[in-house]
Amino acid sequence: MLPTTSGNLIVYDRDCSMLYDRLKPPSGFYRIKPKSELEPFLVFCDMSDGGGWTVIQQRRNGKVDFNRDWSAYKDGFGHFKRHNDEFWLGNEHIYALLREGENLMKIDLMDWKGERNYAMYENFRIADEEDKYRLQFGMYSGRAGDALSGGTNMADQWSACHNSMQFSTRDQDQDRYQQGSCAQENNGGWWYNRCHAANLNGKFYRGGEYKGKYDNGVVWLTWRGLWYSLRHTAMKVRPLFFMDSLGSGAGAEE
Ligand SMILES: [Ca+2]
Repeated sequence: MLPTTSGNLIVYDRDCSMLYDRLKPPSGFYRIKPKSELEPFLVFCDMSDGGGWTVIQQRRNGKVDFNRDWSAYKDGFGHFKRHNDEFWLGNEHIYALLREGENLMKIDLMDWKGERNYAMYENFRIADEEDKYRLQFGMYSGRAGDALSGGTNMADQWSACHNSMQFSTRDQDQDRYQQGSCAQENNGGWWYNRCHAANLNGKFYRGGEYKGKYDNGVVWLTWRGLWYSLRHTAMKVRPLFFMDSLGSGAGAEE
């Protein structure tokens, strides 16, 4: 933690981009405070890839169970100590982080051969708990395909577009699948539709390809398909117009 001291008051950065601008520290866990009325909380700051990214989700090794209930997804869970720890930052924290200003969400993916890919979304944000943390996002760019919009054809988009969906967990079904619960079938909390083309909080399968009754792996449809579970994922955000000291803005990574 690297708070500024101002008199007797400890001043926290609103997010990792402010911390990066101020001190350029290495990647690691730091306390931030996006809103004055909130208690500061610990986040992983990815200071590589242009710097300034606040990471809201990370999968690395399957050590953390992501099949959790509403209150766990609301508050966050996982470990917040080592670079390879897995976690969900928590919907309340994510809401606080994204509620003001324009931001860019970058989703980093890696398969079991070590190949990497990414997708980016402008103005990724979620509503408050009253609206069940409903998801909104803008323009896509990247190489992994726009799985959050459901995929490439109309049928997939009808069943799996995640934009404007409310959040569901195994104990709170807000999906559009009338016959059952997407969260129960797909093992995670997510903005399920009927059900998904991206399931980054799904079940961690070692080795990639998997079989089963449900496509419940760590899925990004438009890159490796529904029956391939990814090895690494990270969802990270920073202000849309963030520029690091080298002048490389959003999209200049890799
Ligand atoms: Ca349902």
